Amino acid sequence: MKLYDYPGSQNAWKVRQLCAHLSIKYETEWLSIFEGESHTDAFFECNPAGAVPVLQLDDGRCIAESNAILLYLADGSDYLPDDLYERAKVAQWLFFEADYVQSTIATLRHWNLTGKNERNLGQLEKRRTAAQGVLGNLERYLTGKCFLANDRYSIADIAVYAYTHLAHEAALEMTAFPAVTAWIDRIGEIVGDQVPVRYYAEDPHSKGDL
Ligand SMILES: N[C@@H](CCC(=O)N[C@@H](CS)C(=O)NCC(=O)O)C(=O)O
Repeated sequence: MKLYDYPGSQNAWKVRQLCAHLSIKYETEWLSIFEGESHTDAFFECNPAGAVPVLQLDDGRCIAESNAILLYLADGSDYLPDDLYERAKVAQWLFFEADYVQSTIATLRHWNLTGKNERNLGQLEKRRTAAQGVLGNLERYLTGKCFLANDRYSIADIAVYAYTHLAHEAALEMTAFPAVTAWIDRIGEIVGDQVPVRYYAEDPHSKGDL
């Protein structure tokens, strides 16, 4: 299998992390996304959205969207239940992440770490307010709970943790969210340091637009 990846992508980190948990071996092809390498005709065939991560199977077929890749790889493992209801609860959090976390915390972090706050001034406050709302919703849900779905660690926690544990890098204040912070610490213990977070700063092109 091959993973099309970009070092600073926390969406790709989710896949790297699950592969580490499951000892899945794969080849990596790094794409320079800020130089348009994910917007070629060939890559649009792999992912119509022109983004990483994309997992290419040995027979050439591709799966895009980080959370779809997690569902594919986790099938039959401890990270994704077989029971239909429990599986749907995991999917619920994967959709929550793709819808609410990526458009707020992940986007704000990207802008903040790559010096793009100024050029996005028109949207900044609205996104910050929305991000606080997402963290508030997580706080309400996680109060008294250890994990997101079915009382056990799963790909739901991996997906939501990927950007949420870096919310401070989006200049978001976390003191009002103690249950989220406790969950971040709990998931951080499980995740360990096998798959380190990598930063936009290592890419000289990351100040450009996508
Ligand atoms: N919803 C997608 C988001 C993927 C995404 O935004 N990938 C970024 C890197 S984190 C990317 O490749 N952007 C390049 C582009 O959109 O042109 C997922 O979960 O995989």
